Amino acid sequence: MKLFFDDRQTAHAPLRELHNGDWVPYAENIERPRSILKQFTDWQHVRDFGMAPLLAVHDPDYLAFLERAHGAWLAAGRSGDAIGYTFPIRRRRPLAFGRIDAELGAYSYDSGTPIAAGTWESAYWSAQCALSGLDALARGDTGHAFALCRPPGHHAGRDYMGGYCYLNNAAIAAREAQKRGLGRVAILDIDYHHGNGTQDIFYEDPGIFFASIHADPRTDYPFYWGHADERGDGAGEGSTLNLPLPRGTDGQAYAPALEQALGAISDWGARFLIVSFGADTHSSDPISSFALEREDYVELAGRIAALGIPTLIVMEGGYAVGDLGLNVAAFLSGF
Ligand code: Q9C
Ligand code: ZN
Repeated sequence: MKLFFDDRQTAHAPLRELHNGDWVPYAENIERPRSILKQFTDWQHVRDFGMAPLLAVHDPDYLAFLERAHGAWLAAGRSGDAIGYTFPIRRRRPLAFGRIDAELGAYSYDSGTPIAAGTWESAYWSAQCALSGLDALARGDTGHAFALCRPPGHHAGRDYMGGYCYLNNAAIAAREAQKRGLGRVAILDIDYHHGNGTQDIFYEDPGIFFASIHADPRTDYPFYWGHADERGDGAGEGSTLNLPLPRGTDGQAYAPALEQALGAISDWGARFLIVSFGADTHSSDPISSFALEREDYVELAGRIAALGIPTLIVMEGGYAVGDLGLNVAAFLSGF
């Protein structure tokens, strides 16, 4: 297992977020990577693969917005983190805007994804972190790689941010894997929350299989995606699999869903796997309601590893910072 992280991924440090009507400290904070980093000593250098792999997934205007947004926020006389307050419900026409507030709303679907001074720098290196893991796998240096991506990515779509995510690290790595001819690519998303951004990016794409196990969106964020009847569209029909589970799900109830997802990935003929891993399924997670325990992660990882195909593990959520490093280490040990 090769591990990847870059220090520039800690430049992103929003102060607070709106949670159930209150301003609270930002849950996706730099204590998260610190907790994981201290579990391992041997971290690989992250290389710079430039903008092309990001442009293969994201809208160029969206990327340009992310890069300049905090500067525009300051230029408008604001301080602190840039947060939108008006959202174009059901998407309005493509419009050109002359004020940062309009763009913040147009390029996001929630208020939980502030843009701070270091956001672009960290999001860029988080994507490069995933690409560095992919590169090591493509070269055959290793069969399993872990990219400690932070900020996470699976809620970010082609032209939107949300859920603490700006660039979709898993999708960027998946496109790059395809480009390098690594064979049929599957993404298995086992974060507590549905990976709506990843699903959207590949929804009509028959070339990438997306399977997600997550809290039922009837009761949990992101609400508007991840329902069991969402199976892909057009040529991509059947290449999306959603397995929503109820609040309170423990390791024993989780295991059959994982078997189903792995069976579908195997039947589909995947030759390369990307795992969007969130440790927010743990019983101690402060913003989530599953009941997995540390030992469960060893078991789950063992089942995934039994597919026997090269696998890139990309970090998504997990907010119990006291347990996070140990939970991630348990998961990785199962490979
Ligand atoms: N604070 C990931 O796990 N929750 N994102 C907002 C009000 C957003 C989680 C609710 C949860 C996003 C990568
Ligand atoms: Zn999550």
